[in-house]
Amino acid sequence: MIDLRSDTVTQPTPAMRRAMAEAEVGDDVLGDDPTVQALERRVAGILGKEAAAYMPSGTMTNQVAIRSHTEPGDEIILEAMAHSYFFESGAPAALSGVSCCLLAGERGIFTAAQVKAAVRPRNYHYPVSKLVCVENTHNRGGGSIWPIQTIAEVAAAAREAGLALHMDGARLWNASVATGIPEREYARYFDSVSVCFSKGLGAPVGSALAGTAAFIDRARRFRKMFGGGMRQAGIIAAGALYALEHHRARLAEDHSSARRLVEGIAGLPGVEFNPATVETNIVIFRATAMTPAQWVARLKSAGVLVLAGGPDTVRTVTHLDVSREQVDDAVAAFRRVAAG
Ligand code: TLP
Repeated sequence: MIDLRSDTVTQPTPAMRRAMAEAEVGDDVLGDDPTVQALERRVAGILGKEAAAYMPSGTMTNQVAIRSHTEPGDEIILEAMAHSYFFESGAPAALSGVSCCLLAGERGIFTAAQVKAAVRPRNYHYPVSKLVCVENTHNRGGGSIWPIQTIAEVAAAAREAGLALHMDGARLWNASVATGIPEREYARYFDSVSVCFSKGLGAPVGSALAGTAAFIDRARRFRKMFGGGMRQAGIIAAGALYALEHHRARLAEDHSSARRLVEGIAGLPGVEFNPATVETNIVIFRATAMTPAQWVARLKSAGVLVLAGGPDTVRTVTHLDVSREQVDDAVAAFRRVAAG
């Protein structure tokens, strides 16, 4: 099977497994795990922040960030298809007691004018606007990259209104590799940034949240409250450290695989999308002629796994465990299925 469902499906490589097996560990809740601490220092360094905290998932880093920036009754501003709102089980309402003001983005990207229009007047009838969240790259936007200029404008609008900024950078690594803009340059506009090791980087588990030392200190309290205090977590943090050092630059290969896939399937009957919008490792197309469920089932019979992304979309994602030959085989499978 060629598994294009997500970049989360990657398996740890033998070298990564060796690094994990050899990791020095301790009780991280007691502050004793040297490998977790090394990972947190490394992530803070890459993102140009004072501190970082390792957590089990991207969902937890986003939700701990939202909880740390807000109080119940506040409102956060984010894109309607943002993972933190759309795909995290209603957590902003359940765990932070905040309402979400949703903006309609263009492939997940919104403007400073939209932020300005969404900020509530200071009047006790309204929730208090507290936080703007940006997702870069944007998953449901098709792996779209936020232009740095748009980030600067959105950040200026948020600051002017006294709001904090969080970036869901689960795939920030992909944005940096694709544009050549360092992660810290993106991160400098944000109070907090979450990054994932278990997506394109290929580590088995984990994410990190970065920010000021005071913010991360507060976040550690909510990490514990949400059940994210881990003990000998160095065993998995070692996989993340290995991934950071060895799998970041190679994301360019995933992007060229996605381009190869796009070139192979563009124009097929039942596949509708604009190839020019594919910037990183995610390819989302509108399914016509067949439903997304039919695409999923027929591609599966042809040896390719993909996901139905919505009522009329199909998502494919390239990653570490998909070779160039497999991309060509996947294109051949798409052609057979499209031809009926
Ligand atoms: N995304 C997963 C699914 O949940 C959809 C995927 O297969 O793409 N932020 C972004 C932008 C994400 O894409 C994801 C995972 C997360 C956060 C959450 O990370 P985890 O799965 O570690 O909680």
